[in-house]
Amino acid sequence: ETTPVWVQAWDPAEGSERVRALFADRFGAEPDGTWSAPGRVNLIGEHTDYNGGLCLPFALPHRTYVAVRRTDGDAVRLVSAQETSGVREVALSEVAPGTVSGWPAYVVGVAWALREAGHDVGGFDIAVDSCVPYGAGLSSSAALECAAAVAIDALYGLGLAGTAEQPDDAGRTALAEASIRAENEIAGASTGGMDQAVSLRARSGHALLLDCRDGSTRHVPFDLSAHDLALLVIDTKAEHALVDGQYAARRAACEEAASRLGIATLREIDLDGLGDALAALAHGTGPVGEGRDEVEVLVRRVRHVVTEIARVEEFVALLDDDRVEEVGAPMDASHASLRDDYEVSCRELDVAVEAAREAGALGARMTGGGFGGSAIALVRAGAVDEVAAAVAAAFAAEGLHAPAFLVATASAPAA
Ligand code: GAF
Repeated sequence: ETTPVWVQAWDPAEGSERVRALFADRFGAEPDGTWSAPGRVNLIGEHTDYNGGLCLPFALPHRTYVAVRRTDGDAVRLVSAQETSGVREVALSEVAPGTVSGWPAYVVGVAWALREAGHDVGGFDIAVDSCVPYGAGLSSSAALECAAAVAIDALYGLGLAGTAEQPDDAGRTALAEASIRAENEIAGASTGGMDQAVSLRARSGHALLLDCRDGSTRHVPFDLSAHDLALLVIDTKAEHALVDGQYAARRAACEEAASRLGIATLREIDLDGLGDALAALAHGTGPVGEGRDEVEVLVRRVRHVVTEIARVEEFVALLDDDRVEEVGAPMDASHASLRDDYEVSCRELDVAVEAAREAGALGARMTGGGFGGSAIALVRAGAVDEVAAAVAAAFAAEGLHAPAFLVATASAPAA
């Protein structure tokens, strides 16, 4: 018997109260306030952000909550409900690449990056709790960075985030940049920036079309319930870590290909120019001793990125046309490209998308960085339970760990 396990989002009042109580318990005082930021799913446009491409994420109702108190001096003291090992303490003046280990890097990294950007940021006490599944490819790290970013913004009067009613998009872009630097330089994950952008710049009821060439955005209305559809998220529970070498290797391959083609980023290649670009790569010269296999890998990586950017355009055009049911096709094609050309899927993700489709999903794909993590499936609203049960049964039949499920609706940004 395989009963699907559901991951519920906390109500914002519940999340705030949990983290306030944690703060009071561990620090013996009340915080100055509570803030939170969402995890995300990406509808399409995977591994395009660091290529100056397009992606289409939205904010989850699942959020990371922080309770924070400004303190004198430059010490940051941190506690987390997910960790029982007591209070961690980091001196901001000593933060540099490689000096902070584990989850505190995502918090103090943001304070460090804001100081690097010239902001007057000092110490604070912070308590963290979250209902964003950890390590599930749903941006638990960006949610933590962005919750810390809006908290620091408020406590140190940086005036970047704006208000919940009137978010300041330019200021939030600056907070996203600090969060990205925290992740790249202090946590040591060479990620591309999509996750921080959506956590800070999303709009409820909309997907965020993000152009990573210039950072510009368009809020695309995304309400599946109006079409009797739902987005089922399947956390495969397969181990997923972006701090390992595979993600960085993909990014390096794209940079290598762009450099051989004499362009700044792969965004400069469009579908019409793809054939010529791939031929140029295949016939061009690489380092001495390079074999056919290495070139063939570069060709496939580029093919994924260029076709994936085109699939984002196709997906958005379908939404604009109110042909929502048809977005299943680019979702399926995206998964195949990520599996075969980009090679970032894994058995659990493939089982999840295949089982979902067999149970009637209109389309399904892995979401996020891959190598484990989560898949998404577009399903009829009335079939959510049935598809989840079928996926859970397929995992059991394959001898895989039981997956977890959530239903994703486009939710609010960090606040
Ligand atoms: C991870 C990264 F953090 C993002 O920047 C993005 O590259 C994504 O993988 C793949 O699209 O979430």
